[in-house]
Amino acid sequence: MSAKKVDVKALQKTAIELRKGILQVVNSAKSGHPGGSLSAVEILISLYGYKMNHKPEDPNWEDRDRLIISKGHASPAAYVTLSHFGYFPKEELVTFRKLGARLQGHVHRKVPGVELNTGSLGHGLSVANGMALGARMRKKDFKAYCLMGDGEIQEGSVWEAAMTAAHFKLDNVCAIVDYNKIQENGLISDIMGLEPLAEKWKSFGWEVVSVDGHNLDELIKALDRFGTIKGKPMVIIANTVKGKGISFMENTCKWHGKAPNDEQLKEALSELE
Ligand SMILES: Cc1ncc(C[n+]2csc(CCOP(=O)(O)OP(=O)(O)O)c2C)c(N)n1
Ligand SMILES: [Mg+2]
Repeated sequence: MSAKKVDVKALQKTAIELRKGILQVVNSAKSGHPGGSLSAVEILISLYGYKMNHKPEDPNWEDRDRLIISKGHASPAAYVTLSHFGYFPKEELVTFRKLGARLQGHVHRKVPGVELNTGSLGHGLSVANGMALGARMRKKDFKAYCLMGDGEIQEGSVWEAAMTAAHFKLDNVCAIVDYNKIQENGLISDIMGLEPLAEKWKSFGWEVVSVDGHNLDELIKALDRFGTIKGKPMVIIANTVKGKGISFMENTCKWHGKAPNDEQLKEALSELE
């Protein structure tokens, strides 16, 4: 049972639309990062479409929940999601990665709804901690969410931030790991394994929930648990598939930072019908 009313079927349809949008923007820019964008779609939808308190018409509303998209290369996913939920017109998406446009290749605060410039991996969780401490000092109820990649959490700075959040008992921080098992050039397990990942976070003092990161019901349930846990931060380990939804992009690093050409786009879109 979810705390708020939610139409999961409608959100699943949204996921298809957002996947199409991701493919289209990287195709039109002839560059960008589809793999880690496609893996994060349901995570972003569960936040913007369900959990977070936010006002797209007033992106700087001071009581809004904050989401740091720390894996800043997933800008195609971020931008199609933000435009879908009303932060800026969808027509602007064609300017992705164009000279002078605000929709640059890594997420940037000039884009309404973006909280932090990211791209250099490993910094988001520290900033989320700062926002959460700020909320506590100002007696505000807003929450700070932070979306990170699994390759990203190989960065030592993430674990310093993990210690910090536990030390300060930041139960208003929720980290989400897009655990697609693949980084830029290969498998996480070959390059710098993370297992046992849940135990690592637990030992750092975090509440840990593992979910299928493409299952909106599971994501929603996990997000609803956040807020009920007092005195410690929470991490959602979202098991995902890099390139999710497109057969030839799934489970490979080949589409980490590569755009489909027109023919590949057509094929990819046909799989989403
Ligand atoms: C500090 C830093 N080092 C290296 C890079 C280059 N880089 C961009 S994306 C990426 C792979 C990240 O892997 P992961 O976090 O698993 O992302 P995802 O699979 O979600 O796309 C790397 C190494 C970077 N952006 N920042
Ligand atoms: Mg990854």
